[in-house]
Amino acid sequence: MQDYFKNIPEIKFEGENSDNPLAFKFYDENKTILGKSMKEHFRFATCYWHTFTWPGLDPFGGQTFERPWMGNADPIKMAEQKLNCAFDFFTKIKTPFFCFHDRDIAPEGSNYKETQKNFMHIIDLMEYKIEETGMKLLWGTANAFSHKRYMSGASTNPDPEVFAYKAAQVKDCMDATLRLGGQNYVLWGGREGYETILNTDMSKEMDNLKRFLELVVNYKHKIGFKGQILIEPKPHEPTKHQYDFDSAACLAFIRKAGLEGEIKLNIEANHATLSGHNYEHEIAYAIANDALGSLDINRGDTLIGWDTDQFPNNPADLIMAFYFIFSNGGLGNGGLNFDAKIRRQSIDPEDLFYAHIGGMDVCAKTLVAVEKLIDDNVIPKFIKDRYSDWDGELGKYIHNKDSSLDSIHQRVIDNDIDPKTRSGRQEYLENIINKYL
Ligand code: XLS
Ligand code: NI
Ligand code: NI
Repeated sequence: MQDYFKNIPEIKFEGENSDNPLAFKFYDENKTILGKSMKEHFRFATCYWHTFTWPGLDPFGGQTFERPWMGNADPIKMAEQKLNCAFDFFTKIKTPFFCFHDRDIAPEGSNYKETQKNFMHIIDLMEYKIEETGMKLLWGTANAFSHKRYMSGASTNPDPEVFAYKAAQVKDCMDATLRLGGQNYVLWGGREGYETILNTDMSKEMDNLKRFLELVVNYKHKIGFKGQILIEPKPHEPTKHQYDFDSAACLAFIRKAGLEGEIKLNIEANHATLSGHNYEHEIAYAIANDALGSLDINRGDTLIGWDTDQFPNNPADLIMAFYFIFSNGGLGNGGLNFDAKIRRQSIDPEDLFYAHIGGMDVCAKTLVAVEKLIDDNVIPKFIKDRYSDWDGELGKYIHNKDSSLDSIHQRVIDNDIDPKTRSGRQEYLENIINKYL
């Protein structure tokens, strides 16, 4: 049913004084800010899985959404309908990009060949839709975690047949991503971790995961895919101990595999908080290691300890994350993917629009604040000053290759070094940030 969103107009910018719930108040795609249009900065993407595939279930209850493509009819027909409605949604909400998992767009068949056929059928139609609408694919990814074959892991499964199955799935999905002009390819570790050490050979699992990453990178070069390969860190859920816990754990792994520069990170807000960090920490860590690839944007709930994947709604949660991104050259080939879902009580078609409009507006509002923060240069000035002694004689001496632990020891004694404490000025800085919000 192509007309599921028929009562919804194309969403336009109407400005702060508009009361129209189906209009942008802050996101003006053509507005220039920090030298580029908002559209070019954000590279927003709608995700296929939460927006069109998730039926509204939670651990205690089943489907709440009744979408026309979620019925019991022929699964291929349903997938075709879903595709049509998804592209109708994309062109109305006007995120220039979208993202999908292979299993979001097409159903599994009774064997691998049939599954592949289903997938390719929808990819054919999708290629046509992309041409027709001008939509772009931010990234593709394979779902190697939902089916029961993956219950003990995908590339970290004790059974090499599961590894091979995932490898086949990823090959097909990389081919499709290349064909659709996808700008990145994402690997989220899903079940790449373990539940209990009692049945787990951790060293073998990590070796196999490393092998998988090598195969992916080799294949990327073989087919001439120019996009970035990204790992998406997440600390737990579904497994207890995930090998891709946070940016630091992923980077350690990427380095162990010798794939530095080949694989970057796709960082998600709610995953950051679940790992005990925040979004800006994970982003700044990636930037400091030249590994920022793309972002999944959402938020958790402070009172619920799991990945609620809600739409962002507070500039204070985003300002420092955006500050790091946009004072470091922006998102490059990455984008902001709304890996976010509406609440299961939000059952109407308009609810999907309200959520995305709110998310895009909150990002736009934050970017306006960030532009001023960057222009005023207060934070870098403060930080530069705080570390300025490293440009002095002692700072240089410590980094001189001729210095040693004992020569530094001697200097402390000879010069009677006795460090004075200095305020970190946290509250002072927090007050400055509040001025911009
Ligand atoms: C799940 C992940 C997932 C990835 C893509 O928690 O965020 O949605 O972004 O597999
Ligand atoms: Ni998530
Ligand atoms: Ni995600």
